[in-house]
Amino acid sequence: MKKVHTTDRRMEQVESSNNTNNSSSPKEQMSHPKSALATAPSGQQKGEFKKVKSKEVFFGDEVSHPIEKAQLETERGRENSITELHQESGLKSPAGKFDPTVKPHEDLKRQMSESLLQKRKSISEEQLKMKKGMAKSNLDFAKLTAKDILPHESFPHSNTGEFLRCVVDELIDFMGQTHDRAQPVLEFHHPAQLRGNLDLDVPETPEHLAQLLSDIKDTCRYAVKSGHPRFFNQLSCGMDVTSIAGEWLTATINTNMFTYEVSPVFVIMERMVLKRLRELVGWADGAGDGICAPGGTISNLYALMLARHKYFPQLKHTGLKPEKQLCMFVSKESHYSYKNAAMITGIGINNCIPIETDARCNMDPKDLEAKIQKVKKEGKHPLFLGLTMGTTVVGAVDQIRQLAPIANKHDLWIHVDAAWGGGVLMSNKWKHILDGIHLADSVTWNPHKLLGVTLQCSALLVKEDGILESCNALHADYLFQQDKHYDVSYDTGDKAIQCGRHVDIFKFWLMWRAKGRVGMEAHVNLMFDLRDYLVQLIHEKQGFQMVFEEPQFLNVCFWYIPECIRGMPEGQARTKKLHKVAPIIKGRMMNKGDLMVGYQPLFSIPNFFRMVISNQASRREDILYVVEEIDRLGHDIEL
Ligand code: ABU
Repeated sequence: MKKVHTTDRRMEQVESSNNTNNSSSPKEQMSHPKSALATAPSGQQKGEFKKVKSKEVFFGDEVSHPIEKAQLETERGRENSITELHQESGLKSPAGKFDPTVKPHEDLKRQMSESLLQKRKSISEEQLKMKKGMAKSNLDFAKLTAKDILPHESFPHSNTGEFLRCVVDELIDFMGQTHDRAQPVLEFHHPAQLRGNLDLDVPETPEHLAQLLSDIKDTCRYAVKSGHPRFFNQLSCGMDVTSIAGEWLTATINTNMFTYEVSPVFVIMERMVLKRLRELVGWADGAGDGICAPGGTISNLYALMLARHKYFPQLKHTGLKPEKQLCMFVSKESHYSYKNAAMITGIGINNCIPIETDARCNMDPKDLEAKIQKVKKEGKHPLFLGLTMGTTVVGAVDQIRQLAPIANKHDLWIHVDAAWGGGVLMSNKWKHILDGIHLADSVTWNPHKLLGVTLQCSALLVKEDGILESCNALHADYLFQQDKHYDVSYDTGDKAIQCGRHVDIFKFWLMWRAKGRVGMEAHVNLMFDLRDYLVQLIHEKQGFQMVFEEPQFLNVCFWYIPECIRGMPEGQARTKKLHKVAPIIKGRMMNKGDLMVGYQPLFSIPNFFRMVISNQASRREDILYVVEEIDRLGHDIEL
């Protein structure tokens, strides 16, 4: 982070970073290139209280990536704004290598100019806000350290309150910026640039509180704003204020979910919320059990462990030595966490058998039946069917009503990974997409995805009560004494594969209190409206093409076809060129910083954009911006 001088007073004007650069050695000067990329986020204006600590670590052997080296070399020599614009545009040679001689298209230059001006304006506004914020405190944080706040100071602990109010002001500013469409989604830096801009050393001796405030500010500044209305990059995104408040409380209470003894309120909350989720899945009276896990991958792992325990309970003690090799079946389009679970449980990746999918990427029932028959003939034991309702890339929904009878015929455990899809159960209008989900034995549902709960919040729901504990209990008697003076069934820790377990429930519970189910339903419904609007635009606008005609969920997969290949006939040559388009646009997009959308290939399908529509801040204008911006960024690509 940038260094605050210990002699600085918060409101005093101190040496500016310009002075720092001017007075430093040539090597130091090189480590603070006067580029837009370097100065925009880190550039301290004259009179600001902060001073950048010079770092000499990254011009030398540490930078090994050729693109980073090229960028840094270019930045050293960069003097004028055209070069800055070029650098920001991220234009690369057709081979994908950074090419400083490539000149940006005029339109792009103009956009970049506006973007830079906007960024510079926002920075000075931000500095102004910071000063106003600091004026709220009379404390000289440059003279205080952790030794001057709780638990070292006595009540009414004014230093602690003042310090935390400044922190919260900073975070509220970040929230404001996140929701401001005039602000960038990110200010991209290559790792070496970022290492050069920030001093991230962990010190031997304490830093003063002013330094910590500066560190917090810098961390926000360089963060990707995943709550920005134009962030469409990940399934988990958005910024829910009540959920954040819940996470703040969770951090403040700082307890552990393993026993009722230390988490009385949270344990009851988790029970109640998970029961509500099971009701929405459709299990009668919300019967069954469940646990919050650190992410969908671990929830899916739990499910496979339960299946193994259901049919081979002795393996918990003996290890994996069944008479027959265990096998599991998942769609080709499923998340890699299923393979992860196969690896961790000892079933083995080779026994995680991919099932073919149809044209919509849904699991093919015929292939499932055939592959189960095949492994049986080979003397193996089919154990587990891992379905997905809302696949990561395409948003495909395995049709459980067709697949469950096959699994039941062969006595397989049925799990549904609805980490992404689960949120749709909040909507009476759209819950039919997950029709039949109650036929599962277990379900993964991540409220941190579609519902927008602050990361992370994942639930594993189980139809059979008692099996979670039977599968995982190890009866540690320093935690789970059976002779406690309360109902020890509230000690949830022995259901988990972790010992310590973070409190993930409170932020979800608080958000649910704030919105009600109807609020979450309204969010889901809006997301589907936005999806339909995007599909309409893709159909209408020249140069855009859907990969799958009708999206099943909130993932919209599409190609952008630049002018240079619009006339080309379908075929290998065109496919090869098309494959290069999305990465080039994504590079430009990130360097410009106004938008984030992901891309990927799928099997033999060339790279395409995957728009994830999940962000509670996004509106129609943002969807329109996506197609217009991709067109602006990509129309002149030469391949
Ligand atoms: N756990 C899958 C998340 C992937 C994504 O956000 O794109």
